[in-house]
Amino acid sequence: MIYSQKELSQIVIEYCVAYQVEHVIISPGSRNAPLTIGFTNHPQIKTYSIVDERCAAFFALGIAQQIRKPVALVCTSGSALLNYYPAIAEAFYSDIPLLVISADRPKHLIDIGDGQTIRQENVFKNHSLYNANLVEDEQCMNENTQQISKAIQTAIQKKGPVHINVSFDEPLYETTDKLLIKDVVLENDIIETEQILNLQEYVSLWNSSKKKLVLVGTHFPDKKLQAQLIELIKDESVLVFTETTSNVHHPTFINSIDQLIFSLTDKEFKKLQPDILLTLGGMIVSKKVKQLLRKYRPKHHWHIDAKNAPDTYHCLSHHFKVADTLFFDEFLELVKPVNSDYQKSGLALKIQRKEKHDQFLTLAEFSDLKVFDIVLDTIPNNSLLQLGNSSIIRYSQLFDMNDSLTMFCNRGTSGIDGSTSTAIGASHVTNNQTVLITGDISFFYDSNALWNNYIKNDFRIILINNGGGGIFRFIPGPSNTNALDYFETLHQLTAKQLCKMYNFEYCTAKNDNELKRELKTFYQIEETPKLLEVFTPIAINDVILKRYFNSL
Ligand SMILES: Cc1ncc(C[n+]2csc(CCOP(=O)(O)OP(=O)(O)O)c2C)c(N)n1
Repeated sequence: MIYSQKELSQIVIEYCVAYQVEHVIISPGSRNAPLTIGFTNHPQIKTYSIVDERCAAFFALGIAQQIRKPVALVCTSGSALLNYYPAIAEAFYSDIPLLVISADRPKHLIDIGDGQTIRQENVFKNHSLYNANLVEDEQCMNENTQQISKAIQTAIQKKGPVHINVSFDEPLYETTDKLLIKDVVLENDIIETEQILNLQEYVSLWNSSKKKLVLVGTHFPDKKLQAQLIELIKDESVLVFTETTSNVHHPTFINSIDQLIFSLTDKEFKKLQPDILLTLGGMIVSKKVKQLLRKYRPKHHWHIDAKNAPDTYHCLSHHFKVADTLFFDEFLELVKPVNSDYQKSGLALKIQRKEKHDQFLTLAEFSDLKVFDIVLDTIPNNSLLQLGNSSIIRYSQLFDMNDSLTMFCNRGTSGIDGSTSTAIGASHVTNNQTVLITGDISFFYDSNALWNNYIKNDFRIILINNGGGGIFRFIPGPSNTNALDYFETLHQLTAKQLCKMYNFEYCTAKNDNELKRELKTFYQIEETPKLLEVFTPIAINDVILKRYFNSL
């Protein structure tokens, strides 16, 4: 076995192994050589080499999103680690465990004119759950060890990004066949005790209230939670609102929130205004529901989450600090059905909207909206669907999704900067086919994602190319300025040459028939991954979407 001769590097690696970190994404550099040598030679670690640190970090995020365990990133000193920041922020707000390990120079070499040197300690402190700063000094090895252990435990238990900055002096490339460190001692010193639930007060409010809205944000697929929500909704005073990324399904859930509420007058929404709002899961995509619930606040807003309770609606009244399924285990035992027409009126609206939706789409011209109508029906069962930000995730929310799919989108910070890299990472660790639907600006932004040796042949990209940031034509504001170009950023780029360069099979469609034809064979597994570029008319996409909402 080959080890780096640096004891500090050995400690970092042995602790990662002991805490069962399996995947380590390495970006090239010299200062990180002790870590690169150590990790790549370790039989229990799967290493990956990705040059662009921004892409490497989103790739790691995609893996961690799926396996729900920390994935490690290793890079050199200088600006290299700053390129991790977008993915770190996304991980921070999406509760995804990332272990960021950066190599650094020793303190006396910082800010004295050495190359590739910046102030690295605590550089992610606003968006990381723990920052370890390790120094290569015999006297500090105990403290180093404690910090490493704490960092990894924090990532695992609190599900988020942590940063370990490791300073190494030269020489960096020396190896040994000896493990220099003593036994690794696993500790478990930061387990937070879950809150003991005292539900009585809340249950009596619940049991005496006629309008209760459960709103589920981004959530990893969870069959138990789904079953619990189905149980809860047997009470006709309860409505359940879900989003595409909630990954829970039932015909009595309102799964297209915007479709239901977009055209409601304030007076009509007031009827839907709940007495109790019970929220769970992560970020909510629907801007409209946030606006309306902030305006027509529920009397009580309770949030269930083992970690945080963001006051999204400016009226948070209680945080149940437990995992949602544990909460419902107890809650469902205590609640009683209440006579009410709340659920009935919500579901009646849902049916009306669905009819109008179908009528509109039968006649709709070829456009972004129509592409979704055609594409979503063709995605193979059980696929992992990754959605780009901007209008992509919003369009998807207007459709009934095949409930065998699992769906993800980087909603932590809603960035357009890493959707492709994330999808490639997620695809790498799932047995099912992964399909990414993305807009053109997002796709070209993250085109370095394709500079990656780990893309599976079953990976598929559906690129909806409307020639710019289509969202800026739809949202109120940009079109009323004389600077629309700076929002929309029109372009003539296509993915053709990128596909050639990165060995993707490339096909295109610019109308209904071409799209349907291409989709017939698109998902078949062949020798290379594939990209389907769908060209849609920028001039009418927004018009059609506005007409759609009016028609509802
Ligand atoms: C990193 C980052 N920079 C800027 C933005 C602001 N932004 C939001 S949507 C968007 C345009 C997206 O265009 P595209 O991917 O083509 O999707 P479309 O709106 O056409 O569906 C931009 C620049 C962002 N979300 N993230």
